[in-house]
Amino acid sequence: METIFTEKHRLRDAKSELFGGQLVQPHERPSRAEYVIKRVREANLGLVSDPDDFGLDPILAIHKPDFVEFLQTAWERWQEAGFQGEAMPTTWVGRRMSDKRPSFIEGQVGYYALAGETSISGGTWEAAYASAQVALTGADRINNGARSVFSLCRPPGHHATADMFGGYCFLNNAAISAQHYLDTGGKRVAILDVDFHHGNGTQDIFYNRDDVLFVSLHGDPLETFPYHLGHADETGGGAGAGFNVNYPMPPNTPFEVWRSALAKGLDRIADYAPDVLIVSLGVDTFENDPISFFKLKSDDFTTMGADIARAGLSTQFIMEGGYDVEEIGVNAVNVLQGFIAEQGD
Ligand code: OKP
Ligand code: ZN
Repeated sequence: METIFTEKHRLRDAKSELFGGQLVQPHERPSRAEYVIKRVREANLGLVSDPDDFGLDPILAIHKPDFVEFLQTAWERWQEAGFQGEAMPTTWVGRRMSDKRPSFIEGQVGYYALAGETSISGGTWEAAYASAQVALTGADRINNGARSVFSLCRPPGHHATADMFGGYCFLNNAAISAQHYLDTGGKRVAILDVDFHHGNGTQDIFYNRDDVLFVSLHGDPLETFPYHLGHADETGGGAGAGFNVNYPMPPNTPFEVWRSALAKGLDRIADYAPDVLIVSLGVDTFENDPISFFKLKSDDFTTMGADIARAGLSTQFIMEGGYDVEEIGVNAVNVLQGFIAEQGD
């Protein structure tokens, strides 16, 4: 399986994350991608290639132009305002408040943030742009006949909506890739989100549409981030009714329970008969993940990959979460090797 990767991910290297009332070193840090690419090479997974540049148009097919312009200019404007730290929201659009967009940068950060932990620092836009190109290049490989591909995206994307950043995400790589398939002849795309956290951004982007089926397995949002979306009764709206499927699960969920939800999700995907499957691949379901509460072991990730392969679909894996322990490389590559062993590469 080919991996798409760029060192430009390192440009996203923020100093601060608001966590437990303190500013700490961000969990979403450059070493994450280094662990994964190191394991890809060690395991001889296949070719590692740089992304091509598809420009802004496929990003603007998902994200609002004013939001993209905000991401492009936020750091510069924050510094010009004289602030000394990284750009972080201090306000939000609370219930019954106005959604008129503020003109001052401080108000705009609050306007475009869906959560408060994710700071905007120098290089953030460049890294997020490169991450989206890694996703698009993967899609292009599938369009050109590859059976599977690994887009080693960083920063991750599944929490980002059309016009909001947060949860360590800025541009929704999986959504941008899904839309690219549809804009290049695809009729139906399924997105299977196995990250520990609910993919609220991906759900929101496609909620009223029937050309993208979204299936997510995640920690119950009553108990964990993103808290305000991801419940089982969110099944899609309008034309999208029935095309959003959530499997929230409680603290300490073991692999056997998680795997039976995966089986149900894969049944839904089989019924949908998509042209292509995108897997939002977070490995923060791991038992030792520092911010999550499922109990998957390293070998379980191999089984997960084999289960996904049995769907028999062209599959693009897009990296999402999984935090700073060396096993994130092993666990991510175990999924890919489990997949290859079952489907062939
Ligand atoms: C991004 B991805 C932990 C607070 C962390 C943000 C989590 C973002 C996860 N108590 N909040 O889905 O892995
Ligand atoms: Zn996650």
